[in-house]
Amino acid sequence: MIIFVGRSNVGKSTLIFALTGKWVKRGKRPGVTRKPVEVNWRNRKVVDMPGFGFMSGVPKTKQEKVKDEIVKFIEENAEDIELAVLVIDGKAAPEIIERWEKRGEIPIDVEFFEFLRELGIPTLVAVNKIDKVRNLRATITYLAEKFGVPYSQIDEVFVPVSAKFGKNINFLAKKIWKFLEGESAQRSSSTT
Ligand SMILES: Nc1nc2c(ncn2[C@@H]2O[C@H](COP(=O)(O)OP(=O)(O)OP(=O)(O)O)[C@@H](O)[C@H]2O)c(=O)[nH]1
Ligand SMILES: [Mg+2]
Repeated sequence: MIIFVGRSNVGKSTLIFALTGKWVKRGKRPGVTRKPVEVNWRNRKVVDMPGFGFMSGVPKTKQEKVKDEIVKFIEENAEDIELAVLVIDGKAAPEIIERWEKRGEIPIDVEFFEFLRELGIPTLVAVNKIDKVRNLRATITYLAEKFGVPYSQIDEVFVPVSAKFGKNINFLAKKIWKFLEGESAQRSSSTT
């Protein structure tokens, strides 16, 4: 199982559609995907998760509930989750992270990245909407620092894409499959 997680409106569903060609509901406002949605991609399950954080027309208590449900889903399925793709909006994320830190709070994306790591779930960070990003390299370096990813591992962890304009989608797909194949090879060799 591969899960796609991230804040609302970052383009998780659009990215899944671009990668798999499978129809999933997408939309202009945050809060489109409300429950985990499964599609098949080759021989794997791909799960489109609801977004956490702000949702259009949804009260704050309900937003918190959705976040709790996401956490619960991940904890309950941790054994089956081979890979998580944390999707972030390359344009908005640095501004949001800055704002949360100024308030003395841990940014939600950083918190989720750490949460996945604590559960031992390998995670790729898809930096989406790069069509709107001016200085991509600087953005990714900034994010790596905030996520605690060492400089030498940046290219392993962060994958810039534009789901809407189909940029770097094949590159991300290859990266995902290379990882999954490496994992299953490792698993079979460790049992023999
Ligand atoms: N400019 C730009 N817009 C994008 C890109 N990817 C997605 N979008 C837009 O972002 C909006 C949200 O897309 P969704 O795929 O529904 O986002 P989501 O993360 O699934 O949102 P929730 O289900 O609400 O959590 C849509 O208007 C998309 O067209 C991108 O690469 N560039
Ligand atoms: Mg969605």
